[in-house]
Amino acid sequence: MSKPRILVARAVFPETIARLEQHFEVASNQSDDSWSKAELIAQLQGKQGVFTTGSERIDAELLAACPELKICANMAVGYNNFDVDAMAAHGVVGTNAPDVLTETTADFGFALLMATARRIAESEHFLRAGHWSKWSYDMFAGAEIHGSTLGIIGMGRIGQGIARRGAHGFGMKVIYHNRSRLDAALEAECKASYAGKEELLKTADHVVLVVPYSAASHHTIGAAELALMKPTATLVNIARGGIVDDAALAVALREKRIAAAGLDVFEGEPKVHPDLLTVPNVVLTPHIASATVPTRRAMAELAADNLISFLTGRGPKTPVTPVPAVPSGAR
Ligand code: 8YV
Repeated sequence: MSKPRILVARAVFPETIARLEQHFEVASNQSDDSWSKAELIAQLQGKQGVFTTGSERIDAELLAACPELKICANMAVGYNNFDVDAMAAHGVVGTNAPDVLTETTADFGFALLMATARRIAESEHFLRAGHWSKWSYDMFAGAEIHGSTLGIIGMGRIGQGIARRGAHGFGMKVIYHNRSRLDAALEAECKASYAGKEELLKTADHVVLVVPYSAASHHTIGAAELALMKPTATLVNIARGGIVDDAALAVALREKRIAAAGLDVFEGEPKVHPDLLTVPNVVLTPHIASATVPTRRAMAELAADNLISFLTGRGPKTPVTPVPAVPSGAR
């Protein structure tokens, strides 16, 4: 029996390709070329599965042009690159890569918060530029972390990880806002209490965004929300581009309406709003919150597990779409 055919749409670990080759005829993009949508569609012809990252948009147009496609396995926990309704309508399964990146991403969220509040990047640029001539009492004086109030918007697994770090490690008072409240035991474990969005924005010293992107969460933070925040507050976005109105944020930073921001994700990335590149009080990183070698390996392995399990008839491991009753790979 011939092996199913799959496409790995971006460069990944050679070990992941080797593992997939044990089960499939694999076409891969190890040179990591940036494909247009038409090129991706052309590459997908005759393929039953695709290994994607958060960058490849799977929508109705692509699905209609790739009738043999049965599964899209994302090497990411977020899956806003999937049009889930269109996939369900075409009977195509989508999977994500949850859990394996939770603690690593929470570590990074905390690192970005610390770098932002304590002005680490800004002061490093100053030093490298040769501007450091003497110590002074207020040089790069930032905001306190320990004992301050941490506000988390989006209290899923990663948000909870950040809450634990803040409450248990730094004695922070943690408040959170989420679509639904955590149960009492989880709130107690995270030492976190629920707050309305407005209350959170008004009282938090540091606001961290970990909410998934959807039409409903677009511009969760815009000019009106920034205006509610304390002028001494920091804002950290490790969620998705589009959760923050980046143009409004650049204005708020320039006018010191909030003290500083740390951003790992951007509207229209890898492009970055030009005004964010010129304000000093922002720390910018290129979407690396999950980027440790062990975690990226685990994410790749889970995406591969999903392809292998589904296309060998055992069903997807971590589906985010409805799963057809009879897995197509088993037919
Ligand atoms: C990924 C992420 O690195 O998992 C996610 O949702 O944002 C990152 O961990 C990125 O999406 C590339 O797949």
